[in-house]
Amino acid sequence: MRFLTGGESHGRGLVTIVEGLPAGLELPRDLLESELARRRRGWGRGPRMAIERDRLEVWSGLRDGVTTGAPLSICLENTEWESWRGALDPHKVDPEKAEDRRIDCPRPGHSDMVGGIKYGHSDMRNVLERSSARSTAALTLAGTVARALLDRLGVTVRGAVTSIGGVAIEDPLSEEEWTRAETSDLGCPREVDEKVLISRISKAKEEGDSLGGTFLVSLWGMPVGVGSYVEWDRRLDGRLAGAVMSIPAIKGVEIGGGFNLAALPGSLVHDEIAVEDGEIVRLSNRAGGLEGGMTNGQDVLVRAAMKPIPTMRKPLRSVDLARGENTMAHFERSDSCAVPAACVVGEAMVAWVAASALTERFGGDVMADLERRVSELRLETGRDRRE
Ligand code: EPS
Repeated sequence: MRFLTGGESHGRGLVTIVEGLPAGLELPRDLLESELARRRRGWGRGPRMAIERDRLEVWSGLRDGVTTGAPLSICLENTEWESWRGALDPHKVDPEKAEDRRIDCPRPGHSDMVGGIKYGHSDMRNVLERSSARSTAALTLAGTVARALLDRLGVTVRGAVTSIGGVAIEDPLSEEEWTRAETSDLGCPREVDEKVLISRISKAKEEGDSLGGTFLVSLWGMPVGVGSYVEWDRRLDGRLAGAVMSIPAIKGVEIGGGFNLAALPGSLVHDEIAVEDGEIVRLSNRAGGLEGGMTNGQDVLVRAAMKPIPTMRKPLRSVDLARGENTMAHFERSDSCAVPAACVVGEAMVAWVAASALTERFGGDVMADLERRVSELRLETGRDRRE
């Protein structure tokens, strides 16, 4: 499976094309819409989230709510396109409107300056428009399609925010906590932590500052042996880390115990194997469900760190590149914290990698065949946890 996205933050809209999907997968419109709505969540999102409706239109690959095996194309209209059209029209811009939207002062930490150098744009609007995190709505669509496929195979992907602006909260432990994280506006597993996070974000917002944080994504029910140790680009941990790291503003990814494992002796790290009631079990899950780049039947755990958003009302020092003078960075409305949204995008990317790897492992033309093969393997390995 592969997907491509197109579209600019304030352009006509976004496009996601998913290719290689099995035929026969039900893809309810509600699921696509509810994941897009979940990505708009969060305390500290900018005013645009109240405006943006994420109206989606499926252009191909779906008939009567079921995939046909043809490329699935989904378009997401930008609500405010008409008010930006003069400045961004693909065929002819209005020079005055384009000048009003011109960006000369790059934001440190954003793609503005390097993107301008790379593509030869003196107006960094051309960079901002594509590098904006608006593009994560298109990633979420691809990930939601993957989520539907995983669901059919009894694999569940979930996410929870685990810190914001240095305020750490405990990982979800129970089923209820995971469910709460999924539905909470802050991606928070426990209500008591929400108040602390809200006041931390509100303070940053008042100060014109921005905040990052961390989130955890889990995959429950992956069959054993997805991914492979035999070559670098087949290792599932590498693929997961690459996909999550590709989300804008992500600066670190850990699998299982991650960085903490480097400080411990092997005896406290590796997950011991035992037999209980005739079944092979593990006594812990510090490996985060992956050994040798393959799923080992335990929950896959991926944690990511997001840096604070570079667009700040209290901007950092920068240079006006048109005049060559010291000044402050460009500011336009933005989010002060997007960690809960990034968590939904993280779930999407993890779902995407898992679904792609499953179709590679089990064959991906027809959904019913894929489902049967996964079931057969689960029965063989005694791991049909759906029973
Ligand atoms: C973003 C800036 C804001 C965010 C946007 C990402 O948009 P605007 O400049 O139009 O107010 O709202 O995120 C989204 C639009 C979205 O759907 O997540 C940025 O500069 O990255």
